[in-house]
Amino acid sequence: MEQPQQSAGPEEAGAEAGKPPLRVGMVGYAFMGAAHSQGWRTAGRVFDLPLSPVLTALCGRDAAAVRAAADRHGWATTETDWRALIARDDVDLVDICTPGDSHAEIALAALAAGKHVLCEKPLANTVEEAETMTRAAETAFATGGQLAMVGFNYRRVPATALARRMVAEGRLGRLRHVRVTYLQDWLNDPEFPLTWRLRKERAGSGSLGDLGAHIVDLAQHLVGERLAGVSALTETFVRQRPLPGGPSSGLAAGAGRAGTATVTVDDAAVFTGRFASGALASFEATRYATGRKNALRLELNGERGSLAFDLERLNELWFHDATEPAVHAGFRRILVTEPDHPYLEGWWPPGHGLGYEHTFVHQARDLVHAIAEGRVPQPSFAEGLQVQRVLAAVEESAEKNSVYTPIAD
Ligand code: SOE
Repeated sequence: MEQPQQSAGPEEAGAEAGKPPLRVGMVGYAFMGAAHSQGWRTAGRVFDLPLSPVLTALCGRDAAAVRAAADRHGWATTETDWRALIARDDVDLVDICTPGDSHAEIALAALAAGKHVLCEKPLANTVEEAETMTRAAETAFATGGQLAMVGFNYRRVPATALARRMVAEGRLGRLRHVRVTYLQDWLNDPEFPLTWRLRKERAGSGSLGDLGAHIVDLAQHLVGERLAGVSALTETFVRQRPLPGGPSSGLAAGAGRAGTATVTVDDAAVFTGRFASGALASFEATRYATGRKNALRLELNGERGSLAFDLERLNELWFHDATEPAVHAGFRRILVTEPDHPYLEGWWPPGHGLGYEHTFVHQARDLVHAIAEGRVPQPSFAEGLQVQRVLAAVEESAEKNSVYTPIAD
């Protein structure tokens, strides 16, 4: 087993004075690894946390690359084998930022070793894996008090958190429509290489698991209910793609090498659904919406009003109060930057705005609080499993040409 390498990173001094440390070990250091690093590095500097996150160890297979990533992102030491990371006594929490095909194995081993776990979305590549992970998390909580959370970070945009609060307060009344799309366009180029995100055995599914998982989770979180069933269509528009030139984060379009291979995941998924209380929902997840870079858009329509949000303008929430006289009613913009808005107490003065990265800071903050209080964090693995069941129902429905497919409990 390789010895952990030490470096003079800024976090090496350890925890904030007077606070117990929460020593984090992270597996993976590409896009999501960078985003989670930002969260762990910043949360304790912006919010007054009960535990002080320490960036103890970063793990990746390539020793030189993981060392460089650790230096860039502020991790004190590195490992090249995730099993060695999990075996370390100085790691309290394992953060999994790898492709979906390794989530289950790493999470199960980490829980068995007595660690808390944060796992990137989607929780797993299959319902069976997600069931096993959920059972393990529940047992680990019952027997060892360990906690496990899934990284659905868009719950932690201040505007979506405010939207949830407003729905729960009844500001929209009974909901009729839930309309959510997640639009990106990075696959429109047919020469974009076949990275791991386009291979079923690595990613589980395509746009469905990557983008659809986010919007299913967010919709259910905002409505406060589960989807009862779905009718779906999926499509793979470009079936052959060039092989990638080398390792990639899955999103970077590096030069391809000779030869092509078959895309084994969906490029787009479109589905409708029904909430138990009767609201109708529609979802669209695609990587082919030319001009849309990261457009997670949602609109909720209720008897008393509507809410609208667009991730590309994430400091804004639009609200229409249908109880106002029509003569001066209309959608008005709430600039979600006030200190009383969710997560804003630690940040900038009103109007100065937050971005994508802050959702990961909020995620770290919420998980630290849950660990300190010994309560199951949200979204729990059980919630991640339920999203996985929705994704499986979408695939089943699409295979049967859109037959309505109920979602098992
Ligand atoms: C790629 O489509 C991706 O990075 C997702 O994997 C993330 O979860 C999402 O936040 C942004 O887009």
